[in-house]
Amino acid sequence: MSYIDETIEKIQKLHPEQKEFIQAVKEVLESLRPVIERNEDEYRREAFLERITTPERIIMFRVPWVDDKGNAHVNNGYRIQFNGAIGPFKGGLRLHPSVNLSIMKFLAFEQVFKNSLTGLPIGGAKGGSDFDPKGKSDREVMAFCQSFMNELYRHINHDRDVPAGDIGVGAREIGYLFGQYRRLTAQYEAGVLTGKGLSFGGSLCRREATGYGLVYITEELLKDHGTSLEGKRVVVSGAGNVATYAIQKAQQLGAKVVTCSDSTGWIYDPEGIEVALLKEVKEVKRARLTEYAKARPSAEYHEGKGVFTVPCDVALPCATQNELPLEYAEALVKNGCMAVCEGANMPTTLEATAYLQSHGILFLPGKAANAGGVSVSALEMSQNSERLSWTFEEVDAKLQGIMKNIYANISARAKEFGKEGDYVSGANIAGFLKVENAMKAQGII
Ligand code: NDP
Ligand code: 2IT
Repeated sequence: MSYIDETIEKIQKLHPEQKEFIQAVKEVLESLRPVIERNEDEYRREAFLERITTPERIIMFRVPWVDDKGNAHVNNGYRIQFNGAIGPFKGGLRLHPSVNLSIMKFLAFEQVFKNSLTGLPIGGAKGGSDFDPKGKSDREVMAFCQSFMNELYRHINHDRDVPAGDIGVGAREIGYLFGQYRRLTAQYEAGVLTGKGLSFGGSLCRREATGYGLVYITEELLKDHGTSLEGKRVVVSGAGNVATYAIQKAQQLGAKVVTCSDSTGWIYDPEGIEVALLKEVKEVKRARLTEYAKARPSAEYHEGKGVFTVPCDVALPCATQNELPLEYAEALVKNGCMAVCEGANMPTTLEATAYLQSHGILFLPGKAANAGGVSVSALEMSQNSERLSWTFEEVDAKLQGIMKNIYANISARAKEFGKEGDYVSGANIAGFLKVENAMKAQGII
């Protein structure tokens, strides 16, 4: 049996319940066949695939907190420090009731290759909790964040592990987490967290970075194929940080974005999504998208899911993992979609990805397409180290350069390994090669 198949089988036996983690590992290892099979014996002798698929450290802890009525609750806290070969551990924190070890491990594993692709010195990590911030007061969210940090602080610092936001973690939560870290350590260590507010070490353009970066790399892809976003009809899923700024930038580049969605329903707005209203509903009021439809006569609200059934030229899934299964891939192909670029982490199932690619759809995987967020996080770390703040234009220009480089790198690697146009293989191989080089140089650790 090949070393890759052997490794996948081992992981399936060891962690049969970790569905998302197995899915992420399968995707990466399948792409690595042309690399590993050139020198299988050596990789096997060094247990290389076991090492790259096993986290350096998993931290799991209890997070007790008290609600506004005086009742105590306990949530599970996680931080997975997956691979620190090329830099301090780096990756977001997710607060969502679905969070479990499998989801944390898949996200941390993906982060290793994504962070490598940015070209910046950051290792891969992820963390979070099954705490549900929905419907909680600010004080309850603060109590949770403080309790979470009471354990996390001993495992992080600016050279060790630098968390940031993800689903359910935005400026409010990062503020509470930073405040508690500062209190516990009695130090002003700005670079321990990224995505901070602008008054305490945050970077301009971090809030916009993932969505903007996604659109920059999408434009790069389309340009490489003789077209652009100008005049294109785009569907976006999600209505959070990534979706909002992807919609904004796509519109600035002349596209018409006609959908967005949240966890209960979705909007079809043939006039184009109004970003200011979306922000008011989601960022300020933290309300449901029904509020958007109420305020906007051109918008239709639909319960449940359906964004990817709307005819479009380009689809940008920006909500969550496995939101784009085979049936939606079929609908996208049927409706003449030309490109799918992932703003979320692993939103497309393996079957749907294979279907899209085999039907000639240009497909950019999340670890390349959404790397703009963590890239600007790394730029925030640089600014914190030099105790300076760069202008929005400077950060945005760097972000554009990084996304351009990522596209050039993944398309070149795909070609080099005989997979031209297969950006999944290109991203996995390009991300892997740098981490591999660093791991080999550092010995068997
Ligand atoms: P937010 O919490 O800001 O927004 C998430 C959005 O997706 C919300 O509109 C939410 O609905 C919806 N959503 C979340 N979970 C589900 C679910 N299980 N089913 C349906 N809808 C859901 O998160 P982000 O925008 O930051 O993250 C979105 C995706 O992008 C995630 O996959 C994340 O890992 C990825 N990502 C984020 C980066 C960042 O910098 N923030 C960087 C790179 C990737 P509702 O409004 O109802 O909560
Ligand atoms: O998935 C991701 O890349 C993020 N949530 C951002 C991580 C970061 O450290 O900015």
